[in-house]
Order: sequence, then structure tokens, then C-alpha cells
Amino acid sequence: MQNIIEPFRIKSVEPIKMSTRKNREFYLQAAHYNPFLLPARDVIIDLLTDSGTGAMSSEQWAGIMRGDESYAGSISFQRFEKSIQNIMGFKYVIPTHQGRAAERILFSIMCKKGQVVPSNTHFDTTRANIEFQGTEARDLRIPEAMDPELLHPFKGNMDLDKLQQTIDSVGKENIPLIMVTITNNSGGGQPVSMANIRGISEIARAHGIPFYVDACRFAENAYFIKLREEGYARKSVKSIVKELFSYTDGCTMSAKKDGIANIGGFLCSNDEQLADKEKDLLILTEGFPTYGGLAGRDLEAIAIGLNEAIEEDYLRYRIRSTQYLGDNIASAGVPIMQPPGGHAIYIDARSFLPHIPPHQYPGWSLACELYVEAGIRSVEVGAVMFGIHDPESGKDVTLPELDLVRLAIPRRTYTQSHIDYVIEAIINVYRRREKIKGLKITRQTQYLRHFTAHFKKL
Ligand code: P61
Repeated sequence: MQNIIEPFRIKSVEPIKMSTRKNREFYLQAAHYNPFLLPARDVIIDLLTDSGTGAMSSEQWAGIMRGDESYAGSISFQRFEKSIQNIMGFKYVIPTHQGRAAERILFSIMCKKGQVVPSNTHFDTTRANIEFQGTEARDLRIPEAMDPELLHPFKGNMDLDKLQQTIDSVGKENIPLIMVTITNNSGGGQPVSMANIRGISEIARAHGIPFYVDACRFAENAYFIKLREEGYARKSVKSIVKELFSYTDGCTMSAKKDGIANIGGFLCSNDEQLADKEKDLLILTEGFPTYGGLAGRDLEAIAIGLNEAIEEDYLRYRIRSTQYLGDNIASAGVPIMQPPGGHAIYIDARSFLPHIPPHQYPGWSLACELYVEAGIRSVEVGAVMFGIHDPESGKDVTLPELDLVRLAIPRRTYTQSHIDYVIEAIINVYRRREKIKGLKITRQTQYLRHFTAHFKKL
């Protein structure tokens, strides 16, 4: 069969409130042209994120009921720990309330002022947590990743020559750890190959530098390895995942992605002394080491979700359905980051709206336009998210190389007809793209300004 269907039946539904274009123009103006400030009930299809927005399975809901809420030694923690040890192979597992809490604990122990943490691309919370320690977060992606149209199977790869040069120039003692984000979220949801992971690991081990994975979308990355990397077609996703983590010393994880849970995260390592230090910090800000800021029921949902995320029927549907959106808009001429990523499609907004200069935020304008057109909420990954401004004048001093709009697909949440509606809307906006105008920021904070900034239409 050519058709790949959603490998699940729908048992419980959540109504969507429909709206008119006029309604949405009003809602967006009231939200100061910032889609983050829209009430979710005024959104028809919410593609803002795939984080915590997936649909849980009946097994996960059953696990929620089984949750053991004991303060210490909860059985749910034992299931959580065992599930992660089985899938990823790490010895020490520390639960946290989400991914960024794992990052904060790890970096506050490992990083010192003036040091450098190389990565393929640090996600924004990772970068912010590293920089908060006075450490530099350095992105070392391969040059192919910078060309949105170029087809390359593993555009998430780290540039190994640049990694070696970085170690040579700053000194191994100034690199507390090396990280790699799988799949590379800020770089277009692109996967990292096993060969690249192995290469980073060899370099890291040769210099005695710990190697960590930002594992948020590890299952999707493993499926891409199965599909695209020589020698892996016949291997199970489970064995690919195991092999991948065997080259590393630990990971940070947001269970809101490939844990298919609504909340949660964890931090793993094989180093007992380090794990003890991490637990001390955990107790200070998250909770006792057998719950770490989560309810027992959340631990259950994650333990089950991680196993469902590596099921191959699920992953086949997941990767193909994201590709379906990408291929359909690309064949209508819409410029997207190629090839389609695992959890999201990224529209190249600078090519979509070449008449809007980067300092007038083409990505943000496009995200606003998709909302007005069809009630679709997406997220800009570009000049607003990554631009650096002078706090005195409010003027941007550095802008990133790309302006993308991310359409992130929540797991098991929308059907093909929802996606067909999204495709139609994007093509409609593309046809009238010349009429779209840029924006100006009227209010912003110093860090992570995209969450709260106010805008005015130009
Ligand atoms: C997302 F607009 N991602 O993609 P936490 N690493 C990686 C992530 O993708 C990630 C985290 C660490 C989100 C949520 C999000 O400005 C934003 O559990 C590769 O969210 O703490 C999260 O995991 C952090 C969206 C986060 C944003 C920050 O949509």
C-alpha cells in the first residue's frame, strides 16, 4: 500500500473553536502581533510546538491512574528509571520538570566562566543556560546546513574539523563538555548521522572531554538513521538508539518531545560522582531524586511514552506525515528547508518574502499572516528569536543568517485533513505574498524577547 495511515484510533476528542478572518485580525491585534500572546482557544491548528502537545495513548492514561505519588521510593520512579536505562543504556537517571531544568543542573555543575561548549546547534534554552554560567555556547554545524535548499541526508551533523580546531585553539581544559542536539531543532529538525556521533565521540574521548546528547527527538533521529544511513536499514530502531547512546557520556532530555508526555524531562550519565552532585542541586530546586519536580503519574506517562516513541509503525507515520506537509507546499513553490525534518517543516521566510528586509522580521510577518489566513499558529525561528539588540536604543545589532517559520507537528494530534487545510492556507498566503508587510518591535525584554515582545505593522 502507498497510503500510510495514522496508526491509532481516536478515543477522545477535543473540540476546535472555528473563527473568521475578521475575528482573527482582531485577536492578533489584541495580542500585539505576537502569536505567543494569543489565547490558545482562538487558534484553529496549533503548530507552535511539538513540545508537550502530543496525544497520550490509552496505555499512558492508564499509567496516569497507576501513578504512585509517594514522596520517596515511588514505584513509578522505578518504572521510569528502568525504561530509560533499557532504552538509552545510562546508569544514572535524574528526573526533572522539563528539559531546561536538566540543562541548568548539568551546566551549573560542569561549566565555568570563559569556557566553551561546542554543539552542532544549541537550542535556545540550552544556549541561554550555558551563557548564564558565563560560558560560550558555540555552534559548529556543517556548511551544508546553511543552504536551505540543499538536499543532504544528515544536515544536523557537526563539523568535525571545526570541533578539532576549537579544541586546539581554546584547549581541552576549557571545554567542559561537547553537546549534540538530535535532531537539530534550530537547524531545521535535521538528523545527525551515526557516523557523525561516532566521530564526535572519538574526538571527545581522545581529549578526555565528556560528550552529551540533547536527546529531545532521539527516536525520530534514530528512524532517519534507519532510513538514510548505510548499514542501518535492517537494524531495529531500538538497537540504533542503544548504539547511538553508547558513544556518549550522558544526555539531557525533554520528555515533552519523544517522551510523548505533557510535561517532564531528565538528565542521564554514567558517572556516579557527577550524579551525586546533580542530585544535590536537584533537591535544592526540583525535588527529591525519585520525583524531581514531577508527579508519579507523569513518571508513568513518560516511562510508557518513551517505549511508544520507538515503535516503528509510529515512527514511519510520524516521519512520513511531516514529509507530506513539506512535499505538498514545496511542490507549490513554497521555499522550505530541505529535506523535511522530523518534527517540523521550516519555511524559508527570507525567500518567501524577499521584499521584507531581515530587520523588519519576514519570519514573524509570515507567522502572523498564517494566523490571519487560517488560524494556524507557527513560530518564527529567526531575527526576533535570535537577534541581539542594544538594550539602550532597542536597535538590533546582530541578526541570524536565516529567517525561518517553523510548523511543528504535535505527535498523534492532527489528522491528514487538518494537514491538508494547513497546506491550502500556506499556498493561499504564498499566492498573495507581495502584499505582506514587515513589522516593528514596540516593546521587548533583554532575553528571550520573542515570548513577550509587542509589534506594530509597518
Ligand atoms: C520547542 F519557542 N523545545 O521546540 P523544555 N532542547 C531542545 C528543545 O527543542 C527544547 C529544549 C531543549 C521546544 C519548546 C520551546 O523559545 C522556546 O522541556 C532541542 O521545553 O525545557 C524545547 O526543553 C527544552 C519553544 C522552548 C520555544 C523554548 O518547541
